[in-house]
Amino acid sequence: MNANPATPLLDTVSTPDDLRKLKPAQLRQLADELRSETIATVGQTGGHLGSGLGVVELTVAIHYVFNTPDDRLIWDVGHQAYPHKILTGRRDRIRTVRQGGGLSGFTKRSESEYDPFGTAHSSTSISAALGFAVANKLKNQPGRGIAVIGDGAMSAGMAYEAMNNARQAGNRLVVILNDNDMSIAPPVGGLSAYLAKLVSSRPFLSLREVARRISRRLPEPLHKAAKKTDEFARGMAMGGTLFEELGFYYVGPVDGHNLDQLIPVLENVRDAAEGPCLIHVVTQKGKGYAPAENAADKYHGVQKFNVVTGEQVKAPAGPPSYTSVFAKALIAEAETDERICAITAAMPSGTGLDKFEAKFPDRSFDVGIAEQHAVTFAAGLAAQGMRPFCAIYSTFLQRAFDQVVHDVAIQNLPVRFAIDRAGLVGADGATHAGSFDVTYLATLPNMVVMAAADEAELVHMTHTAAQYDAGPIAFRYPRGNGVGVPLPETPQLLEIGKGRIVREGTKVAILSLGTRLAEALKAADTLEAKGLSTTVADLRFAKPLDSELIRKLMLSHEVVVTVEEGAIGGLGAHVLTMASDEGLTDAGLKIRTMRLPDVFQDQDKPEAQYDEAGLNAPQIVDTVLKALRHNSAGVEEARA
Ligand SMILES: Cc1ncc(C[n+]2csc(CCOP(=O)(O)OP(=O)(O)O)c2C)c(N)n1
Repeated sequence: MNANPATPLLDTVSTPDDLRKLKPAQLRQLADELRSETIATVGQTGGHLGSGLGVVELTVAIHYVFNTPDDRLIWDVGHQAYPHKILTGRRDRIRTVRQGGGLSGFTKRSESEYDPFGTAHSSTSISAALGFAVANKLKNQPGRGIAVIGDGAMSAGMAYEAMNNARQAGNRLVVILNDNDMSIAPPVGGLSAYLAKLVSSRPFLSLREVARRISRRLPEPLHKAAKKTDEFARGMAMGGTLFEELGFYYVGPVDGHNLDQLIPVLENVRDAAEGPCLIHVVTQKGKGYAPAENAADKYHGVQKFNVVTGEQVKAPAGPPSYTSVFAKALIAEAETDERICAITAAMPSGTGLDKFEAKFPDRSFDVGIAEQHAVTFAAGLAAQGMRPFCAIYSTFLQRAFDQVVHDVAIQNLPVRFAIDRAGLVGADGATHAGSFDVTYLATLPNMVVMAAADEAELVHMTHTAAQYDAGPIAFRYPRGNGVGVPLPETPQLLEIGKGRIVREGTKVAILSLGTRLAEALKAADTLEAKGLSTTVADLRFAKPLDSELIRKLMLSHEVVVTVEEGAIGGLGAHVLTMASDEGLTDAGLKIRTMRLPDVFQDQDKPEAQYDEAGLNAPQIVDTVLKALRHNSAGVEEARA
């Protein structure tokens, strides 16, 4: 027992080893303190809250019962891992979560031995846990793979691909299905209905029931004894879940907030399971914090907030977000065109499609966390004459790359990709950065790739995509607010593959793609003040390139700099390829490409991330000046 009741138990627990010294009767108090600490932390930092609050007891119970870190615990998505971080040696840094230089908002291998696997994109945990389990088996060393996966994450195909192979791990694989009947939005589809049916058709497992059900896996004599009881027979009759068909031993449902149930269930599975086990734990998102419990999104992701009232700090009023501009523009298109439909993969509010859904429920599809399906579903819709908009964050579209290539691009189907969160995204860090879409899309034959320089351009691009039936077309735009330009009353139909000159000069040409345009214009001001007449072009299209415009600028300027919010292989690579193919560099033209660096950048404020990436105005100026100081042999004159 805690020697001094005034000392919070949490102060005595800095790692799971400390936790395991506590008596079961102390765990309730510890969980309560852990919950308060989580709320106080997110109140100060903002971030993911509801999911973490739902797994406080589960976090305590798993670390209490299992031998972490040797038992490899993997939190699917990892957004619910703040309580886990607090209990695994990171309490002193937890208030730096999601800040520059601070802890990640997800699990991360470099952060702690208790994070054996980095997560953030959903539904990877069972595959990874299986890998750990099988590796330990092959190496003949102890250690399980434990995956904690939400019912939302369970909607993704990858989870089933992993379960389909679970037998390979024997009893070293434990899957804990954390069923809170919520994704970010309410969960969708048949699986969600199935889980609800499972929960409502069975009472929570009692202690005796758990022991009996597990006893089925016990050695023969015990098993026989247990089999005699009527209740056991009833337990058998209730079997046959989807998970059992896939080869799991299903245990559940279990009340995920009741430590008196949770601990013995986990102990039984730890000690007695003979094959892969799936424990179906029922929890409540936002549990124990009224403002979260009562919120429609259960406080999935929040701004900093007042812990007493739950009131979140409001972002200062500013221009509308790109997301909301897109949603409004798409609704306007759909009002006059019944072929337009919209698809989201579990991100209705994040993509703005909740607004579309409110207007056009029949033409709006939330497919769950299923980006691959979303893309091929859109391909089918397009092939049948609809005009589908697939609104997916840049980072999550990565998961559907083969579908984009094989189902959409090769068949030249007019699927519209609305790519939100393009470029660096701030607090979510490297796993969520939209760095690669131009690279992976503009390399594909048939694909048209646009990037909006501001919110008015986004309206034009939404309209252009709606009208374009010749093949697939993508347009990208960043997280956050627009730059404050007026929105057009009537959108323009952009000519495919044509950019625009925003500012005319004679010596330096900056070719911008996307929202670095504002920085390019600032840089042009500075260069102009130094007597360097500067052209700024907004290329609009990474594919097809406006080769006519680019050629003209290359032939009439001394330095050409490309600027983009994407990784190597994007606009700069395409421009350089064109220039060298056409021999435009032969006469000594100086070309520089500015793009994201070849590293995975950690979380920070977006401006700071772009500064680190070298893509702000002063760095554009530096690049130009440096290029001008080079003679044609590439030797820096200043150094000579
Ligand atoms: C591949 C992918 N698509 C979308 C997301 C965005 N996302 C983060 S959490 C989440 C909901 C997860 O729901 P669930 O697994 O039930 O966990 P809960 O938050 O309810 O605890 C979604 C859609 C993601 N992380 N990864």
